[in-house]
Amino acid sequence: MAILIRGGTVVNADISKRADVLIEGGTIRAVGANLDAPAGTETVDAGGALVMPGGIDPHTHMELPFMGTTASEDFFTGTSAAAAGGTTMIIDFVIPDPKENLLAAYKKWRGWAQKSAADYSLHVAVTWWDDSVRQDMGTLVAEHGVNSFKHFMAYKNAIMCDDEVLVNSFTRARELGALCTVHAENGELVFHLQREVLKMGITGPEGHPLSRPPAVEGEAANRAIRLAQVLNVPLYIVHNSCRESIEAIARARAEGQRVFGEVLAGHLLVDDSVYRDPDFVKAAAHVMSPPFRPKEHQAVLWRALQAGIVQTTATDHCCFCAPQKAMGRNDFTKIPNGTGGVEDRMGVLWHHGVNSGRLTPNEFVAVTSANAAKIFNIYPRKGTVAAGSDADLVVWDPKKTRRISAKTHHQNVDYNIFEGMEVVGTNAVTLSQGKIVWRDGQLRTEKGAGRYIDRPPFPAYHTALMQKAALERPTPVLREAAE
Ligand code: URQ
Ligand code: ZN
Ligand code: ZN
Repeated sequence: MAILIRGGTVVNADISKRADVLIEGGTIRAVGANLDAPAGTETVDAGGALVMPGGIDPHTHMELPFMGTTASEDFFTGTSAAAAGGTTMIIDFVIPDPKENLLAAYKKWRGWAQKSAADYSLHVAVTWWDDSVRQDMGTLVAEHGVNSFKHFMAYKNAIMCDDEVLVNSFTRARELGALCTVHAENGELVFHLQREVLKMGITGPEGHPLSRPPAVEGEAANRAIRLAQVLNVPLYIVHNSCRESIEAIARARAEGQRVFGEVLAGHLLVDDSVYRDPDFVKAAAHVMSPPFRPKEHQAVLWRALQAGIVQTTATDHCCFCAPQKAMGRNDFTKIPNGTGGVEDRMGVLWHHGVNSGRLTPNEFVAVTSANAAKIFNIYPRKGTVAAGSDADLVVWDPKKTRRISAKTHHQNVDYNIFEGMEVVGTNAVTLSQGKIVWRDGQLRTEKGAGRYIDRPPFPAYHTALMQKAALERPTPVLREAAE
């Protein structure tokens, strides 16, 4: 059945205009005035509201097996909570154990993700290296719509990549036209500092930020950037939390290097005082990596978002409930790392981004949806309200207030890092694939309705880079390639 969203103002990353939106069969058919709607069309009155692309969260971990337990949010409850907050697509992560076959891990995750209520895609992490990994990366790009490979520079003795793996994987990604993404913390330093902090007798959550100071993130961000520069691959750094990583990205971009950055809603608004809460449950609920930072880093992150030094916002939604966090009751290094936010990202960014004057509504769309769609090569299918695009939209009421609380949120976790925050501006209606999945405070998602979204590689971009490298630094092999 067709849906006509009438009387709203369409807000895309590039422009806002008063227009109606006609949706049929999961696709946007037309955007404009006086649209011919077929008989039986359902009308959604958007008078006075904004009609925006549904949010894309490029960084989530639904039902992730991690640190001896499994994240409490699964793909159905997580994509439902996302829809409740105006996010209509997630990009999650396949994270193979070391020595686990990449294709097997990918198929395992695809099985878990089938229960999703809204569209999703999967980055694949490279956590080890041999020729099978090299082969599987090629198969994943050619046959499974994967165009991004993740590298954890932290988590020693688990999923951490050393420089050898980074060099091999970055080089392979360039051959394939895929994007390299990194979790930038120096895992050797973290491992060392964790032992030092424990030796000082500090075992509580307050030890977590002490073992991962900003310099640990800055070193890894800069190292990843330099590796990418020498290997001529574009780079995407996830969850930048501090001045040190932002400065590394800003320098690289100022030199013309293609480096993208992501910032989490949590790091923009939550500071490290949470770790000094005497209540273990509250402090442990905030243990995630990189940790929440001293307040002064938040201003740097906001300015980086405004200046376009970082392009996307995400949540790193990776939930563990109090009994799971209690695994680290006597040793903070054993507290499962992760916090939630997939339901709240859009609301907190609108309130603290747009209502504060930091971002225009168009910039809000860019950083919550369009930029992620462009960087991960699914624009304009996703990330814009335009004829021919998927009908993933929100009817956004800029005056509607919402108080955020674990008591009322739809996330399957017993804590909310934005607990008690009141935001002005929220989604009155969310549509996924042209169906209303949230309206008047009621979730109407359907398990399994979500689709896996293929993300094509970037061959044109990489070829140009390789030719540039060949011309600038000709070597026998590259010179031939350039001729
Ligand atoms: O590091 C990540 O992104 C995953 C394992 C979620 N946990 C976290 O603390 N960020
Ligand atoms: Zn991470
Ligand atoms: Zn993550």
